[in-house]
Amino acid sequence: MKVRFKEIKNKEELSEYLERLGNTPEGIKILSQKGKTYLFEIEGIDTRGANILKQDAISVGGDCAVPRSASVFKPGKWTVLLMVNERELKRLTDKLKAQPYGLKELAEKLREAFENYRREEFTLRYRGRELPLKRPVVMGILNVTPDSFSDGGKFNRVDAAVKRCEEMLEEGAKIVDVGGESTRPGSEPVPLEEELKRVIPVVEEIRKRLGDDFFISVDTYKSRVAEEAISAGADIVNDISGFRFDERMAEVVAQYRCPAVVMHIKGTPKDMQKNPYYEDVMAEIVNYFEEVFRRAEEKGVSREQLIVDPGIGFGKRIEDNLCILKRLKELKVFGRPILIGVSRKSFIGKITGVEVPEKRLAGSISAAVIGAMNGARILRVHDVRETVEALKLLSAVEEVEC
Ligand code: 9MG
Repeated sequence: MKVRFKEIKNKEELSEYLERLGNTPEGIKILSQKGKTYLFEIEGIDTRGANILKQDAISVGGDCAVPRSASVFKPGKWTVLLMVNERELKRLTDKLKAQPYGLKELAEKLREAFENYRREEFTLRYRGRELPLKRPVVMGILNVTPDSFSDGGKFNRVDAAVKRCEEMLEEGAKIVDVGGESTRPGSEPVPLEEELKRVIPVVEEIRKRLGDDFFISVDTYKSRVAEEAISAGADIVNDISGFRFDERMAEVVAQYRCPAVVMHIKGTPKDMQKNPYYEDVMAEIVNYFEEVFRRAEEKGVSREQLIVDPGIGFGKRIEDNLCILKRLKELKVFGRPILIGVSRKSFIGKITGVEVPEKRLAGSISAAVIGAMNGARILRVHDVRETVEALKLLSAVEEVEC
C-alpha cells in the first residue's frame, strides 16, 4: 500500500474525483458532502445555547469549541467556533430547529450563511447588458481628475479619456470605472459642479463612441453625479462610502435598479489614515456590511444589486490590508460578488520597497491574483493588460483537470 496527500479544492472537484474512482452516484452525493470542514464563528451565544450546540454538533459527527467558562456553566454570552462538514451541518440545523435559547434562529442563520458562502454564480445585469462573474474580471481605472490627462484643454481631456478607455477595453477590461475626484489619503472633496463637469462628458462620449458592449461604472459618493452619469450611459455606481456620505445615494440606486459597489471605509479620504485601528478588521468589515445592506434594503435596494468591497487602503494599516487579502473569503457570507482595488496602493510600495506608484506593477499583479484566488470577482486596476494575462493563468490552473 502507498499513502499520498490529495489536494482537492471544492465539492465539485471532489465529485469528479470520486466518479473517476468508480463510486456510485448515491455514494458521490453523500461523500462529496464530507470532504471539507467549515468553521463558523458564532458570537453572542449564551451559556445554555453554547452547551446544547456543542452536544448536538458532536452528535452529528462535528464539534464546537466552547470557552472553558461556558462549559462550566458560568452565565454569560460567548464566542464559539463550530466545526462541521456539509452533511453534518444539515443534520445539525435540523436538530437546532427544535431547540430553545436562540438556537432555532441560529439554525436559519447558519443555513443562509452556508448557502451564500457556497454561491459561485453571479451575473451583472443592466439595460440588457450582461457580465458573467464566474471567473474574475478586470475593471479598468479611468481617472478624469485634472492631473490625469494634463496636456491640453477640456476637449482634449475628453478625447484622451476616450482613447485610454478604448485601450483598456482592447486589453480586456470588462468594466471601466470613471472617477472625477481623487480619494487618495488626505485628498479634499471636489465641489459637485466641478465633479459633474469632469465626469459626465466623458461618460457620454465613451458610451457614444465605444458602443454598448461593456459596463461603465461611476466612481462617486454623490447621488447627483451618480444619477446624471447613469442618465449619460453609466451602468454601475461605485460608492467608496457604502451609501453613507450622501443620504440620497441608496434611493438613486433603488430608483435606477442598477448594480452598485458598496465599499468599506473608516473615516473619510481626508482623515482615514490618521491612526486607524481594528480589533479584528474582517469582523468589523462584516458588521459594517450588515448595516449597509440593512439600510440599503430599507431604501428599496435589492441585495442582488450589490457588490461588496472591503476598501483596501481606506482607513487601514499595512497589516489590515494583508489580513483582508488573506481572509477575503469571509466576505462570501453575503452571497454577493467581491470587488477589490489593490493597484499601485501604498501598502504594496511599503512591502516591496518600490516608492513610485507607476512602478508597482509586479506587486499589484501579485496582490490582484491573491485576491482572485481568495474570492474576488472584480479587480479594479490601472494595468489592465498585465492583470488580464495573470488572471488567464490563474483560470488555467484552477480549471485544469488533474
Ligand atoms: C475609487 N477607488 C479607489 N480605490 C478603490 C477601491 O479599492 N475600491 C473601489 N470600489 N473604489 C476605489
